[in-house]
Amino acid sequence: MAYFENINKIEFEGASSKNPFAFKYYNPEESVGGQTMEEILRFSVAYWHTFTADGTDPFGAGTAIRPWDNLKGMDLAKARVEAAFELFEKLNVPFFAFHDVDIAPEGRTLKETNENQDVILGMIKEYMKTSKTKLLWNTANMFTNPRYVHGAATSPNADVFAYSAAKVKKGLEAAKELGAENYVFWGGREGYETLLNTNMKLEQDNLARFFHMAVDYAKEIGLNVPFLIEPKPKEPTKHQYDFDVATGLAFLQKYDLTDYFKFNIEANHATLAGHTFEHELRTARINGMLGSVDANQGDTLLGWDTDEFPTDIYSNTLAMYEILKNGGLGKGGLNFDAKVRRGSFEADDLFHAHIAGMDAFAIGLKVANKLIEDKVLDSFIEDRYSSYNEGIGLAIVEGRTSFRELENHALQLTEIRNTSGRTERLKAVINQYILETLSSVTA
Ligand code: XLS
Ligand code: NI
Ligand code: NI
Repeated sequence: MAYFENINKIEFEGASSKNPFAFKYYNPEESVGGQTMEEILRFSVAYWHTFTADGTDPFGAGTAIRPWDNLKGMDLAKARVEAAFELFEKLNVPFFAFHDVDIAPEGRTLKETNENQDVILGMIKEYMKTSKTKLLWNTANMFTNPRYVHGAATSPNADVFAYSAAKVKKGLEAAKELGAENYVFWGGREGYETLLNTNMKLEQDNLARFFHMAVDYAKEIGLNVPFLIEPKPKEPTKHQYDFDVATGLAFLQKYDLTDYFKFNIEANHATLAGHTFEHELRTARINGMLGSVDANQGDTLLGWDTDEFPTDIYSNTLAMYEILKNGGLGKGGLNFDAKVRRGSFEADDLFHAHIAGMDAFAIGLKVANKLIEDKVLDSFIEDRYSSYNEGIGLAIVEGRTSFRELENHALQLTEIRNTSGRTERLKAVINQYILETLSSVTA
């Protein structure tokens, strides 16, 4: 049975196409800088936003109209799997991602919950045998159920810590079973509401103990995939321990976890932390810690995680610049951790949204690739730092100098000459590259 009957496979038709159900810029087979778009972009559909969410917000009920609305419980869960693989195939996406609770309902006991998981995992595994769509990552939802009210691995309640361990254990087994590329930890409630009732040191130590046990268990079952921390500064807690990449990196270094973990960077989380998306990507990249990306965008006027589909070409360009500079995403991907707006409640909107995001990232990729090929920023930056290529600068970077010698150098200076940073010029160049790319694909 087809859930999205009126929709055929989405094909690339080019920039002049007026067909809403066609890609205008994303051409999976097109080669950009030596690899196909499909290989570089590694798009992924987020199960929770696309199949589980119904448009509920803090002020109103769900609005989504879905072909599986008449079903409940396990029947609903099964229908969603069928619909999911139909959508993956029609969108031609290589990956998907899910939380345990997205795919199957929780039972009355952990045992029952695991049994429900097993039924649906088995079904997903069957579908994956013939589908080209693979699992980018799975994760355990340790934030929705009331038991996580005070956190999961950072809960003051040791029983909750144990329960959370059981959930991740099951998640790691599922990752192994389905051949996941990564396993994700988003610390939804791993933080605090007020320091007045919080033992921050114990909570962070416990979180590290939890991660080490996860590493040990993965080794035990032969699951050899990157673990990804997904930084977010706030929401739902007032302060989350994995605030941003820099904070997360300090945590991983302190607790000796850098060999096993990298970062899953979400655009909207970056902006909530007061950073740009590209700042978080850059911080991860220069530290060799860029694992994967939750591709979405926030709303600069709103202070929460609006998880919009990433249609902003400018932002996508700067993100792809970092990703290409990283040599790609490796086993990571661009996961659309993005939801259609509450007012976009028809099933067709799920397709419009993904097409919009995929096209906007395809443009970003092309522009970024051209910027790198032409060395536009590279040559400017190289020049800007050229004082470190000779003389005292070279001595500094080679660690061959001292405060005494630097003072001597400074005393001999008669004038210090700086050069312009050329911010506006560089921004104009980016605009020019975006417009040139757009006109070249339309021509
Ligand atoms: C929420 C997070 C979540 C993670 C997976 O803000 O982005 O969706 O990606 O738990
Ligand atoms: Ni996310
Ligand atoms: Ni998020």
